[in-house]
Amino acid sequence: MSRALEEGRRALADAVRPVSLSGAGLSAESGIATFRNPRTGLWTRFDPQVLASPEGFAADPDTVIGWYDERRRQLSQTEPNAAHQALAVKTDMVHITQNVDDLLERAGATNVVRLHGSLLADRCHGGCGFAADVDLANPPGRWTCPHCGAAMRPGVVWFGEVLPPEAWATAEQTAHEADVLLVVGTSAVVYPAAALIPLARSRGARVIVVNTEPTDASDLADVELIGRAGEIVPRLLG
Ligand code: BV8
Repeated sequence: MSRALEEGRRALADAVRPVSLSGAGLSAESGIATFRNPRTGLWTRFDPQVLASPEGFAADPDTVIGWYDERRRQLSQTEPNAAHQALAVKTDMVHITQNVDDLLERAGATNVVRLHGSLLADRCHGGCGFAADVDLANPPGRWTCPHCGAAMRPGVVWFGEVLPPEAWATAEQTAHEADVLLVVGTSAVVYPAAALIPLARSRGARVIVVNTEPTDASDLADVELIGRAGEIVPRLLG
């Protein structure tokens, strides 16, 4: 076992307040496309920066809803991978995720803080508060809010939209108190989520980064493990 892996294992074993921060790379081995992989990422066919935004939805609702429904059908056919399972059984760990899939919960994780919402529900774009679960295998396409008549849209946070205040407050507090932060599969370029890494570090947390390549989080890592989450995370937490 490499010295870095051993150092990471020991820090996590000794941690009193361990926290994970995950991105699309955690779900990549389950077959869920990441955002920015130039070959397979969601950017290759669509620009999520445009589609995952109120402006994109206003300009072309059919394409935006079609993109989400394609991602929902893909999610309905995927399973949690070994990294989700290893995180889920670490019951003393709080899992802050940027992902909008439910694979951590399906692996049995209980304390999941969702920064960017979820593909599993639609909500009223008019802000009346109506929301409804959707069938991932048979997503609803475009529909209108039965309460106010506005358009319904996926229950995710788009670029330019504020994060759910309660989730963000919990994530900030958790990062503030963490003594070890395990950062898994994120390019660390989306804010304010990426700001949780320097926040935890500034409060004295040990930062362990797991990614298939160096990222903006590399300079903040006490331990950086380059490789697949499905292989490394179970060895870190096992
Ligand atoms: C906000 C939901 C306040 C939708 C998403 C300029 C500078 C700084 C910030 C900004 C700026 N201009 C605008 C902003 C703010 C903006 C932002 O950060 N933009 C960035 C891109 C510059 N942020 C926002 O708008 C946020 N809101 O700030 O509110 C506000 C309000 C009004 C006006 C202004 C501000 C909202 C951000 C949320 C956007 N929604 N998702 C959907 O899913 O469709 S973000 C989206 O990207 C995903 O949710 C994901 O969470 C996020 C980050 O991507 P990653 O998860 O990191 O995925 P990525 O593909 O990038 O990386 C995957 C990594 O995994 C890679 O490193 C890869 O190497 C690695 N990997 C791959 N395979 C594996 C692996 N690692 C391990 N194992 C493997 N097998």
